[in-house]
Amino acid sequence: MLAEGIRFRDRALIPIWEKVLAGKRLGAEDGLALLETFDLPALGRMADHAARRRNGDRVQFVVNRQINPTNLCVLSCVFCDFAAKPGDDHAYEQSLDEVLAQVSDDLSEVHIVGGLHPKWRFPRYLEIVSEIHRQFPRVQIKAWTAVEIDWFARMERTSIEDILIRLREAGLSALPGGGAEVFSDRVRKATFRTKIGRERWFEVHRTAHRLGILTNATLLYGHIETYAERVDHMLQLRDAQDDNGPDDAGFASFIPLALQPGNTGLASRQASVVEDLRTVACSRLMLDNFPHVKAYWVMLGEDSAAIALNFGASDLDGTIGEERIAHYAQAKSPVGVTRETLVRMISDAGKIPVERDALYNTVQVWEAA
Ligand code: V47
Repeated sequence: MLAEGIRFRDRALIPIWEKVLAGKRLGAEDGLALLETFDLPALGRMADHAARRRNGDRVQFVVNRQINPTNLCVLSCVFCDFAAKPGDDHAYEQSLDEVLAQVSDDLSEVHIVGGLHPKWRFPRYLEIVSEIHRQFPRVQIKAWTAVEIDWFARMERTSIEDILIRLREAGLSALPGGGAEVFSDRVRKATFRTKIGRERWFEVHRTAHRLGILTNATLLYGHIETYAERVDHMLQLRDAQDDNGPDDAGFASFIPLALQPGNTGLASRQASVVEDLRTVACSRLMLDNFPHVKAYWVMLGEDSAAIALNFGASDLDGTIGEERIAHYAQAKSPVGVTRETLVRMISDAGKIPVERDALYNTVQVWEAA
């Protein structure tokens, strides 16, 4: 059936499309229908419409470097093959010089996340930020997830606000969106029991927003979570974004992270491309107050990430360099890509490549790429 320009095979999508066209908010039932649909072409058209309404044909990317200074971690999250305990073969920690050697002036952003090291104290994490900022003042620093911020506050016996202010004074520009996993007590008990839950995660992000620090939000999917839990996760983020005041920085990007099964024992294989595209499209349609949904090519793989650009994604993350979280869990994506590769992926998808910085300021537009 043809409705307002889209040919639908799944009639359940028609009332959702009507809401989207009327600018009405989608509810939990709509989210479930989007995740359950077999009608991928119609879903893609709907999500692409929502993405174009916000961002036109522009798809952003950043020339960045991901740095993971240590994988030693006091936590034992079931989904994480990256984390190590002292004495493990794959345990490592980088000196400050080794961290600095990964930064260069041609980068717009460094993205830094790691483990909760049993011996490192906050000044060491702070020094990583301040030294990068001192030696490379033009490179913006997106560092430490809410899990790390909470850990610093507890180690220092101080508030989240105090930690964020000290990091900002040292040169921090933005916070990454990791550590959210799935905002479900059931999933938390089974897979990340000793890590902060949603209340503290939101407290960190709310505080950052109030201080003018832009943040992202992730969802880890493709393991034991249900579709209802994925949708509920999105709705909690949408509510939190609504609660931000006009002077608050807010969430810039939502990033669905596809579980890399590796040796986690949580899934026998990675979510299918169909599953990836449904999750990206559903989040674009549900999160009407998020500027961007990111197709994180490191975990999706380059091919699925490229298709996701026609399913609502308007950001590809970046050139990355040597990423370890996904690759320790046997991700098959390459170790870093060039700016030219990202420009080609975006223009091949019929979109306009826009190079951005960590704060989503435009660096360069490839109108004729
Ligand atoms: O919170 C851990 C996830 C996250 C696995 O803000 C895994 O731009 C898949 O924060 N398979 C950290 N995921 C990564 C992160 C991030 C990534 C990309 C962009 C941004 C951003 C932030 O990595 C953790 C956890 O959810 N993770 N193990 C795994 N086996």
